Amino acid sequence: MEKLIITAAICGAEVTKEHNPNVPYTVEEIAREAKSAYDAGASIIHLHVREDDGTPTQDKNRFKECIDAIRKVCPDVIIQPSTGGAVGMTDMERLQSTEVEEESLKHPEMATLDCGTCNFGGDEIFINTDNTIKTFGKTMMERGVKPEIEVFDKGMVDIAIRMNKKGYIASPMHFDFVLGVQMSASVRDLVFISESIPHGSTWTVAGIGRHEIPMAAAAIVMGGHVRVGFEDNIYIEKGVVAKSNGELVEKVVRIAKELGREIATPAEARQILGLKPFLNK
Ligand code: KMH
Ligand code: ZN
Repeated sequence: MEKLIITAAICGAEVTKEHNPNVPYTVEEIAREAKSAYDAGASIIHLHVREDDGTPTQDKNRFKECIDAIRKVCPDVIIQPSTGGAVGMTDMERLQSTEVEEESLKHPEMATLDCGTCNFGGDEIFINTDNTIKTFGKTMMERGVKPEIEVFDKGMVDIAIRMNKKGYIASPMHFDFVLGVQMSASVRDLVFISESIPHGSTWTVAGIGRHEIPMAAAAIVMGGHVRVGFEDNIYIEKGVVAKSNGELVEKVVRIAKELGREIATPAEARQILGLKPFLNK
């Protein structure tokens, strides 16, 4: 079986310090959390950024500051900025995160591409129209950014397949199944959705809340990959908040080791995902 790629979604846009005081807002806190996850075995950092007061932002300069700070402490990690941002942001606001340049990268290696509209609790709707998806897909293709296709239900897999056929998303596609927001998060759901993607695609699963670790364990056995982190879940066990994102990654590493699945380094993750080797100057 392929080595296991662990993505750490260290911050998110919705979770706050009121939920868990260790949720990072400042540049320093974001770098600290990225390092804790990287040291524990994460090869990808899924990145949202905040203002110092916790307000979510897609500001290009803030992304640049955070990416530079992460790069100092995690020299070869894959940084995957969110283009989802927070509910209510405009498309152009959201796409700014794909513009950020690093010393050795013209654009980020990866970014998220949300392939459909879904309910986000209460009256919140996370809007991704067909035109949004086309614009984001085309822009990422032009910038050489590999999309991680975020799907919250099986219909979004079908949208991604249609966009792929129309030339807005390149093959092989890489999917993240976000289970427990709109679609439920059972092993049956994971088997169904992972068998619905084109042959040759790769996938990871982000189980939300109490579903995080059970979905991770299922993915480890099934040959998929795993995403954990404060964006999706703040607890290390029932009622106990995690001290760091690294603590959540460590838990996945322990389970993977027990189940005989080795952990991918960032270089190995790049190979599995078809990214270019990373030459950090
Ligand atoms: N915060 C959500 C509205 C992504 O990163 O692409 C969107 C989200 C998905 O988190
Ligand atoms: Zn996200």
